[in-house]
Amino acid sequence: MEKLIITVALTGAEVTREHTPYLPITPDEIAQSAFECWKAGAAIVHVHARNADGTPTQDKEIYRQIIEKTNELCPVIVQVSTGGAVWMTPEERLQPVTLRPEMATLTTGTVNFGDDVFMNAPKDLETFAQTMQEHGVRPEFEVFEVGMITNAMRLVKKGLATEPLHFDFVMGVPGAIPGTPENLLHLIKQLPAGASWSVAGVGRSQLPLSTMAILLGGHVRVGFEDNIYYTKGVLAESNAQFVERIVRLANELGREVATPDEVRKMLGLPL
Ligand code: KMH
Ligand code: ZN
Repeated sequence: MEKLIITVALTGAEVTREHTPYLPITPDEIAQSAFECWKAGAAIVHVHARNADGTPTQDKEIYRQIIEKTNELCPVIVQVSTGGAVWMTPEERLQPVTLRPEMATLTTGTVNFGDDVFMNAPKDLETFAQTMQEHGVRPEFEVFEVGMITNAMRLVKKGLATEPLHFDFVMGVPGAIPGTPENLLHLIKQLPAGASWSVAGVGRSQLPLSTMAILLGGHVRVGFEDNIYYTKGVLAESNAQFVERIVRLANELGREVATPDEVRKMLGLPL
C-alpha cells in the first residue's frame, strides 16, 4: 500500500477562539502549529488566513507571511484554501493562488453549508482551475457531495487539470454528505482509476473515517478546521495532538507515513 499522507487543516474559516482557545490565528501561530504537525508526521498543511481580530480573510499578504514563516520552520507542503468563507467573492478567494503555493484546494460544486450556501458556480470552477494551472499550483479537489467528482472530471476533460489527481472527501458538514462508512465507500467507487484520495471527517466522524482511510489505502486529513474535540466533550489542545493519534493508528495498522518529499513525488509536485 502507498505510504499514508497526513494533512492537517490548521485553522479553517469558521472555528473561533470562543469555540476553542487553542486555535492558531496569527501567521506566527499558524506557522508554529504547522511546524509541530510536521514534527508529528504531517506532510501537508491546509491553511486559511485570519485578520488580527480573528475574522477570516483571503488577503494575499497574510497568506504570504504564513507561507514564508512556515517554510522557514520546516519542509511541510503548504496548501492554501481557495474556499475562504461562504460570503467571499470568487476573486477574493483566488488571491493566494497568485503566490504560487505548492497546492491549493478547489471545491468542484455548490453545496449547503450549515445555514449558508458555499457557492461554486461552473464558470468559477473553470476560472479557479485555469488560474491554478497558470501559476503552477496543484489542485486538491474538495468533494462535499458525490456529484463534485463528476464536476472535477469535467475540468480534467477540458484540460484545466492534469494527472495525478488528488481528491479530499469532506464528510459530515451539515447540509452535505454525511460522514458514514457507506458514503465513504460510495465516494471511493466513483473515482477515476489512479486518483488518490483523503478523507476529512467533520466532528465525531473524523476518527472512524480516518481509520477507514488508513485501512483502505486512502489518506487522512485532521485538524481544527474539521474537528476541535479529541474525544467526546474534550477539546484537543493542539493540531499536532490529532496528527500524533493518526501516526499511532497507522503504526498499529502497519501503514507507513509519507514525508513531505515523498508526497511531492506522489502528487507530482516539483521537488
Ligand atoms: N470554509 C468553507 C466555506 C476550502 O478550504 O477549500 C470552505 C472551505 C474549503 O474551507
Ligand atoms: Zn479549508
